[in-house]
Amino acid sequence: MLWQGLIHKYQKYLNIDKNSKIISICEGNTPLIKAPAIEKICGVKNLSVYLKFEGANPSGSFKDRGMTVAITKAINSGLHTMVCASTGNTSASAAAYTAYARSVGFENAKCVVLIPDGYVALGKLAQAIAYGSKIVQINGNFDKALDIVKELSKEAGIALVNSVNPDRIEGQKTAAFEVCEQLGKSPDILSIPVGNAGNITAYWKGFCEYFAEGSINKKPQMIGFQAAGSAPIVLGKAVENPETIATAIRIGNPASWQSAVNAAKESNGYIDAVTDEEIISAYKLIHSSQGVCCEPASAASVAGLIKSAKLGKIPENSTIICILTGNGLKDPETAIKTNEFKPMKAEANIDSVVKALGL
Ligand code: AN7
Repeated sequence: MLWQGLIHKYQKYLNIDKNSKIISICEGNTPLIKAPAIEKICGVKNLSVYLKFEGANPSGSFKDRGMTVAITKAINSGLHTMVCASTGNTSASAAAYTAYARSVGFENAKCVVLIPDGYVALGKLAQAIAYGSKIVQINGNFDKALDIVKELSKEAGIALVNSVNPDRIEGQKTAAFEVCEQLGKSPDILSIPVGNAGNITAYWKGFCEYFAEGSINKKPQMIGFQAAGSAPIVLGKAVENPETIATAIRIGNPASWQSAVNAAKESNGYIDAVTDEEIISAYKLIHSSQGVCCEPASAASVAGLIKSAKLGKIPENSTIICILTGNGLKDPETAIKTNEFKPMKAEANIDSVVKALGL
């Protein structure tokens, strides 16, 4: 059957008015990929590890799940300007869904994004430009940008589409439903990167709802990972100047801090930090051994699982899902920068190519 996006599939869980015009670009239904290379490196007996590849969403990240719901609701309620702060993916997604809205009867829909100047992967910036949003690069980090858009959104007609908007969390919780359907059960452990902490909040909400209605008979342990240089939840205090190579999660004061802590606590899980070295090592393994192209922030879920396994925190026989939140194609600079291998050059003839290859 033709996949028509997640609102179509999960409408009864989403509180969307039946007469709404749905703004969807066919998000959701992303692959769950078995990960033998990750199972092996964990070194724990009989693990089943899967990668949930959210980079396969239309704008290349999990944000699309939240955006289809947030923008459908905002625009059907008469709001015309979608505003967000972003480390890149939220802005790409908001810009994409606003563009689509313009073509289905909301010609006046606009998207305004605030991003930290110099700290957004080029592909994400390119997307926001190409989808036709208004972009302001501020001389400050994501946390500052979020403060400003919160103020901006008090004006009439404006919808704030960051994950402080509960409609975003509603949309993103569908990923938990999908995971359970794809596996045929709940995973034992779900590993996920944590930035502004909306996604871990959303997954936990989804699992709790499926459990409450009897669709699954247990809930997973939630383990979340921040980058060590941007780990306010782990440190227990806001980080004034967050730093990490994983710019998507370069966030020092997450909006959903408390609900992320609750998700970890209620699920008997935890939130920990992984270093940039651990992130890049996992990022390379995911590419070179699984053939999956994710961005550095996404690799925090796998880095965190590997770290947990080495610390003896992962029981034998567990089924584990690592969320790969975004597509690596957004950030080719990091792929090139972090690999020793450089392409060879040769003249356009067979001898020269054979020589370059050292054959
Ligand atoms: C690839 O786009 O915050 O913990 O402004 O892009 O729900 O914030 C992105 C976050 C993980 C963290 N992986 O998710 C933004 C933004 C990727 C991301 C996260 C983000 P949350």
